[in-house]
Amino acid sequence: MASKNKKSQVAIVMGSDSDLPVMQSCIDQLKQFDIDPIVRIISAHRTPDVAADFSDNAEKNGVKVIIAAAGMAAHLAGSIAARTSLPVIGVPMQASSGPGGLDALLSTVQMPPGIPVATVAIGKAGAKNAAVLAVQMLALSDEDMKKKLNDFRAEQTQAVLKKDAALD
Ligand code: RP5
Repeated sequence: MASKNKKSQVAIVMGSDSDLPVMQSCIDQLKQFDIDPIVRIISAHRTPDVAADFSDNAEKNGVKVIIAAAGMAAHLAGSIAARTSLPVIGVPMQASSGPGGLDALLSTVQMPPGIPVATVAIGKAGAKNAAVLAVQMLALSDEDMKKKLNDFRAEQTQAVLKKDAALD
């Protein structure tokens, strides 16, 4: 089924297919929690009507959290947040040229009071954290997801303890 018509509680939107290699980390992390997200390429600037339609209909389509990734003048997350009261997590992308993603970080994070975008770090670390943050939001009202989240965190802790012990 095309992702356009798919149903999921999590939607990932990115400004360009050039963002996909980084956002694959987000998709993979969500899949570890058995979440198969809607994935779309939608641009605030190049396809503004599609962006508006997506934002206006996301909630009634069953989406609970939107993850929006964009680089350069990264207006995607903010423009989606302006049209829906669903939580929007913004992932700043590093474009092939420019100031290493700082442009996108500031464009994403500097929202006017009243219309927040929960902004994560630039690039792959942020992409993974966007997935985990979305899971944390879903886990507020989903016991099964809460258990998966607790297991994930416990495994992460064990992995670090094991690395520490291996140094002895
Ligand atoms: C943004 O501009 C995209 O999110 C991407 O990060 C950046 C460059 O886009 P392309 O020129 O690679 O399509 O809209």
